[in-house]
Amino acid sequence: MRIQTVSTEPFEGQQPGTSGLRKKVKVFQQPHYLANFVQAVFDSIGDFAGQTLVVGGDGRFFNREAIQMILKMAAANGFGRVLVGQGGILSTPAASCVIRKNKAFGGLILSASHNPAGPDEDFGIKYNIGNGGPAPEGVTEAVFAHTRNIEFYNIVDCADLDLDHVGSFELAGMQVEVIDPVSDYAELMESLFDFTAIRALLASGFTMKFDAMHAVTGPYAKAILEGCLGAPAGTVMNGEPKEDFGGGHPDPNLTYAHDLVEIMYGDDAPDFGAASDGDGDRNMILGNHFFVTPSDSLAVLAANATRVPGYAGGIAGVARSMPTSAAVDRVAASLGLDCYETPTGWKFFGNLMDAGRVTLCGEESFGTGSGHVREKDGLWAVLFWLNILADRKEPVADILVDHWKQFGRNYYSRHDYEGVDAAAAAAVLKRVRDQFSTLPGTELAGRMVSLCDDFSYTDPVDGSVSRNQGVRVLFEDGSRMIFRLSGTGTSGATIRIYLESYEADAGRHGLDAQVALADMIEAAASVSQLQPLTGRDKPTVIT
Ligand code: VG1
Ligand code: CO
Repeated sequence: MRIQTVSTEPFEGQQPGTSGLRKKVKVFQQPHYLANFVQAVFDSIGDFAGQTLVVGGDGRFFNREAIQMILKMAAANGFGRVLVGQGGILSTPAASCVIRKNKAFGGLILSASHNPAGPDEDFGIKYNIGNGGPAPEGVTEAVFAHTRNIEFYNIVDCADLDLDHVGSFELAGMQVEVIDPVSDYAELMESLFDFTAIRALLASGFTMKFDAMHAVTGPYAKAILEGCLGAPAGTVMNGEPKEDFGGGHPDPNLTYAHDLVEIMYGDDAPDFGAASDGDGDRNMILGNHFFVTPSDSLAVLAANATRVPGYAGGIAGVARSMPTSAAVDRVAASLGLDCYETPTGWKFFGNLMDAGRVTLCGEESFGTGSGHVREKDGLWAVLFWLNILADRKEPVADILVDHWKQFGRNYYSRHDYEGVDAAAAAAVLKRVRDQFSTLPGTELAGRMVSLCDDFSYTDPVDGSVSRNQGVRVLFEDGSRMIFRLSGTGTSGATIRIYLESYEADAGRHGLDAQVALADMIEAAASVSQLQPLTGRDKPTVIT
């Protein structure tokens, strides 16, 4: 076996976005493209000689090829050991769990999350640090800088490795351990939740469906829900992971998780429904004919956390991304907990969790998690809900109605305009920015505008500053209108408009969010001039 030093040239645009480098598979398939990025990561993360690297992905098309290359490069660059999921599989939260449990130096996760998969679709790669969480901006910027100067990468010249059988072997002095992708994660879940109570709930006639959307959570959900917890076979639907995710778009929301939505809004709907995304870090929670917004879900978990064994001693604090609704802020205030507001992307929660300042975190984009790992965690959120349901023995809808009665309701919706021309998208944000000094003090949607700004975040732990994280129009009554460009797309630009309005009056908690927010939606259109600037008259996706 020979270690080769391959000469190469930089590629344009290898800049990690909200969650790693995401591009079309065809881009990644160009000779040297992936190798350049991996070498740039290795050149940016310090001294890992003899240390452990965790590698795994969501099983999408090109996962296997990518992992072969990464293992050969890890050996050539001096890692002592690689832990890789069997068949190259690790969900994002499971990868985080394995990194932490094995005190690995870091990990490489292959995923483009909920983006479609297949030869003409998306692929992605990101580096996670030793705490199990996404690399902070300092690291991703260093990686990007290295991709622009790269001249060589190191790789072992050998045949492909057998990653389909659990076991271990040596590769040019590096130990390769092929591990069961589920067991460490399942064990962690069992340590947090009352499996006995959930088992009893599932045996009591309570019914549920989990939609794995042909993506990575299939094996995890089957092992945990149907295996450990005794849910009937068939509880997990679309549970066979496929390289193209069955041609679908594994984004757990009301638009894309249509199989599940049909069941949950049909005759004889089960009591509980949930779905997860391509890489297993997102979740959608549904009751019988009832949708729980991710922002509300975070608030309910926070308010009920002490019912769950892993959080019975209380939670340290909570954090949410800026565009996420302030529902959890109200719970935090009533419990006397600190509540942090971070930019979009899970990497901003890591320092807060490491410093013990927060236990629960969430994003409006169907992401919820806690300090048990350093990624958002789809199945964890489902188990958290099941544990609460086992304890409260009430329907999901009643729990929400009750929650709103106590805390008020934050009506909330996100409107996405996908595949917009990049210049037009920039013009929309600029249009809002241009009114920063004129809007405050005026009335919009029947509310007084109090402040407009570009959201900027100073990490309270390390003092790092992240600017331009979303254009905000804030109102005196706590309502908000936020404009942001996506950092995870692979073609054109996606404009996200986040709308929020608070309603204290329980007599007005039963409205459809689009109806309750109708005046805000209209005001956002007029402030941004989105329609004339982009030619779009309605969003591609509403969540
Ligand atoms: C989106 C979401 C963000 C999430 C990110 C990664 O980012 O809005 O909340 O953290 O995806 O999620 P953006 O920049 O497109 O708005 V995942 O499940 O793709 O790892
Ligand atoms: Co994801």
